[in-house]
Amino acid sequence: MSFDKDTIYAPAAPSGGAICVIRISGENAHEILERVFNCAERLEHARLTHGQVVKDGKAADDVMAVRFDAPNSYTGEDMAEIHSHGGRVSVAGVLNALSGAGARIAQPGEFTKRAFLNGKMDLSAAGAVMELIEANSAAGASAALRQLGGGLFDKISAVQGKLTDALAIIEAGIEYPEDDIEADIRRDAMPLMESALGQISKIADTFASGRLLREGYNVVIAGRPNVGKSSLFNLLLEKERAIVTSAPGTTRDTVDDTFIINGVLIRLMDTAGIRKGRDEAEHIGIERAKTAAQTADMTLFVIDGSEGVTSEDKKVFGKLGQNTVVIVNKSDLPQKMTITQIEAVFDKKTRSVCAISGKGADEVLVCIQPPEISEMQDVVITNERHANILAHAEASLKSGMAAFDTADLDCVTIDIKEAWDALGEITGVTVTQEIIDNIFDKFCLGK
Ligand SMILES: Nc1nc2c(ncn2[C@@H]2O[C@H](COP(=O)(O)OP(=O)(O)OP(=O)(O)O)[C@@H](O)[C@H]2O)c(=O)[nH]1
Ligand SMILES: [Mg+2]
Repeated sequence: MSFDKDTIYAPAAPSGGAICVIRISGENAHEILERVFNCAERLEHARLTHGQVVKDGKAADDVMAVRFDAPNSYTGEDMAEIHSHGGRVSVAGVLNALSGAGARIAQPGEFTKRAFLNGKMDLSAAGAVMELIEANSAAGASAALRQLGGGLFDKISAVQGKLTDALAIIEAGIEYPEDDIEADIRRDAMPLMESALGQISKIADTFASGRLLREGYNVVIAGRPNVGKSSLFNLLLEKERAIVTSAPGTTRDTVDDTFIINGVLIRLMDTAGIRKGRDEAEHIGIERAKTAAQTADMTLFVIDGSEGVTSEDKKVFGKLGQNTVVIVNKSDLPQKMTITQIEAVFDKKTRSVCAISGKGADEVLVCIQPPEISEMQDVVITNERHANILAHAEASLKSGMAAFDTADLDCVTIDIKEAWDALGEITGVTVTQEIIDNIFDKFCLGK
């Protein structure tokens, strides 16, 4: 696959930090560095050297620079890095010098794209680079790291290996149609296909935890107006995020924010108190609250302990999903019912809290238990494109297995090949230029 040979450069971090790393990659990376760096003669592979970037005889910045010799670099090409000061003027001066020396600014993702095209990493690893940059929890980052380490590539390649073996068996049989060996072929190829299918399904099933890693565990706070939902929301987030007033119907729209429990991202959502809406905006807000509660991973259903369980509470409870914990708020006020009595009404885990003082907050947090994502779960699919490809491969393989009964062997091989090609779109073996561009376009500049 061909791609342009320009020498590219880009800052690898937004300016504003103490140091900014500017990367350069391409055939002329070393010459271009030599043109702008005044101590070029001291440069060695992978060794930082102190000097100055000079443009038109004037020092643009005092920097550290380093050279990487192909193929021992991130992109596999000759590369260089300039570690300039992070201020806007310093960075602009260095970028300006590089552009004057004949390099062009990189497109988003272009460094990683070159790394993929030069065989430095497979496509699933390249995708993992982006997920690692975007990861907003420790668990998300470690899943991306495992993918970067080639975990997914190895698994998919193993499945492809089985499909190749099955194809070889069938194609050998097709060459000798006069011998009646169809039953033998089936006996030998079918277990390979079954095993491949099992492995594909197993990888595909990890997408559920993958979604958890990317989007977080959705926890919705729901209940009738004025029970203290927004107060609880602010308490759990430890900041005054939602407006709290003594008037029922204060929260009109959903408000969400995130925090982390045990390395997993929790997306907490405050919602409008559920009642008969007084006006159109409140009505819409209430509909949003209901939808959020139904699609949430779990719901914290808040009631006001000083009022006990009201008929409105029961109506709201009827609209919630299965995974609900009852939070009895305002425990500082005289309570109308005991926790045991309330637990008996809803038949759900029930906890008492005072959203104003924070008493009981820890017990509420303990109830928020995202499913465990084991550090050892070696590969987790976090990417919707991968999930779709696996579904496609699964369907093709199933159709191939069915074709053993109803059609000739040619149909079986077509389906196996289709499954193989689909899987190659994950590793990058069979991917088209369009797909590649699409994937790397989503990267940030400098990666
Ligand atoms: N005494 C007491 N008052 C509380 C407690 N939690 C909240 N409140 C008060 O209850 C009132 C309503 O609180 P919010 O947090 O706005 O209630 P909400 O459920 O979000 O109300 P809506 O947004 O209208 O649905 C406010 O006056 C809070 O100060 C509590 O634990 N104890
Ligand atoms: Mg509110």
